[in-house]
Amino acid sequence: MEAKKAAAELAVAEIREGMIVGLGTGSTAYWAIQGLGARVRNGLNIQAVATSEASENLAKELGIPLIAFANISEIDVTIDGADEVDAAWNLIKGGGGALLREKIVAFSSRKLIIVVDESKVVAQLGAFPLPVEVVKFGYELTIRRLRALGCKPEVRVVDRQPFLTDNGNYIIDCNFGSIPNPAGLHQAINGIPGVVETGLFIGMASQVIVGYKDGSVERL
Ligand code: ABF
Repeated sequence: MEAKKAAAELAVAEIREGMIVGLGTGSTAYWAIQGLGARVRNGLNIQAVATSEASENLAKELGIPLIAFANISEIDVTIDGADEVDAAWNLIKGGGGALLREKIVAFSSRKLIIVVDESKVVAQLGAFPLPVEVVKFGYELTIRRLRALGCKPEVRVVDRQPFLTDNGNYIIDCNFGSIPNPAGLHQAINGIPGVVETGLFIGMASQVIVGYKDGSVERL
């Protein structure tokens, strides 16, 4: 917990008066939202958009003002977590099931700050099964196409039911073991009809902050 909190707090320190801030999802982003809530209570004036219903609810509880997407054209800074980060700052995201909203928000963010603990930093992506969001229609066929790309795909199940994203889709966790060419794989998966989005975030991170067990932090 200390590692995630420390990384999140360093990211929150970068938020300035008047910014539009993207709120990530997951246990590290949770600490960032808590930190922003504290700064808002101390008078910081920001507006936020959230990448999940869970983060939106947390922001509301903490009194962080939310703004509708219709009223913005760009987000100044988004702070979000990740499941894996490689040396080129390519990411696997989506372990929390919010990858599509996270990618929509990240894509329109001037700056994407990724906050992780040391366990997420890897030499090569792929030990963490890659989450892929797919529509329900024909998902059995979509899974076959994913398997043909060399992975072991599994429909994510929670409480013995297929997990449904905030968008009403399924998540297929694709175990590749290793992903030597993340950009190529992202393109190949997104070329399969039925796939909504992959959890590969290629070249999107502007900054990576890593927290360590002893509470220290490092910017990669
Ligand atoms: C989100 O939360 C996801 O993209 C990622 O799957 C997950 C990271 O989880 P945590 O911060 O809880 O380890 O950011």
